[in-house]
Amino acid sequence: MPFSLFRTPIRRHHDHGRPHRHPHPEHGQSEHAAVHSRGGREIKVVRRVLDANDRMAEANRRLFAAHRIFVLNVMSSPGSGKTTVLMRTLDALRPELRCAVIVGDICSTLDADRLSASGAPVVQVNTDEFGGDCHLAAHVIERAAAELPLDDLDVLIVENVGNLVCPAEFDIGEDRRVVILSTTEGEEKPIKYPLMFRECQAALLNKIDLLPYLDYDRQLAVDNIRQVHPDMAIFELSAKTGEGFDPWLAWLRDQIAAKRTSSS
Ligand SMILES: Nc1nc2c(ncn2[C@@H]2O[C@H](COP(=O)(O)OP(=O)(O)OP(=O)(O)O)[C@@H](O)[C@H]2O)c(=O)[nH]1
Ligand SMILES: [Mg+2]
Repeated sequence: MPFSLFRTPIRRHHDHGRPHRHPHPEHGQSEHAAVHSRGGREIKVVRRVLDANDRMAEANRRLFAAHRIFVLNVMSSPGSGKTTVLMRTLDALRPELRCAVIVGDICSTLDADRLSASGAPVVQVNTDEFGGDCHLAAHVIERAAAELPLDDLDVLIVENVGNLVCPAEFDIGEDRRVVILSTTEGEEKPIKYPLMFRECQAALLNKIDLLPYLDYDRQLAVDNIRQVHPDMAIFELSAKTGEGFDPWLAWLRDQIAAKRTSSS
């Protein structure tokens, strides 16, 4: 299945002052201190750029609602298993639901190659020529969505750039956000990167097939997620074997049905 590729005309947000939706764990404090110490004008500038992404995200949300498309934003560290989880998820959802994928990477079309094997239309976004943005912003999704047959879709899945920090800060107009945490990353990541776990409605604990070989405490991982997001939906699964996929797929189908019922 062929896929589309385009490169985003955007720079790193650290270079051009694109703001964070929420104070950044690493530099939120200093950004705030600098803003306050220099008075009100800088606060206005930061708010204006922040508003621009949020306005674009709202425009995306209206566009997708008009087409009755459910949008899922999938985020994680590099290598947690986003593409592998999505390949199995697409196989389960199609052909009952018409799906498409936008996949973000700094460079290469490797993930688009894998995902397009599902038969779903795929748009690969590369951010390398413009500084290697570490996330997908709302205006990038708008451009990528223009490549897709929106009238013929029920579900749009966005595989965000592999990064446990920045993607959580950018609303792209999605309906639901999911974070994947794999067993090889350790149980403490929700505590160290809480914004991602606060901003998502579900967490997939992937690679449980590796548990016999790891010093990994499943209950501690769940407890750490609950500490930062008590109501989070949590699914333990393996994208390699398919174990644990049924509850995840049932949750996802419920979210899709709820959205499509409310916008009909
Ligand atoms: N054992 C095991 N390996 C897995 C599982 N899921 C994914 N992998 C492997 O983990 C590696 C990374 O998986 P990907 O799906 O490419 O991860 P990703 O999150 O899409 O990576 P980026 O797009 O680079 O951020 C690959 O070698 C997969 O085969 C799993 O459930 N169990
Ligand atoms: Mg991937």
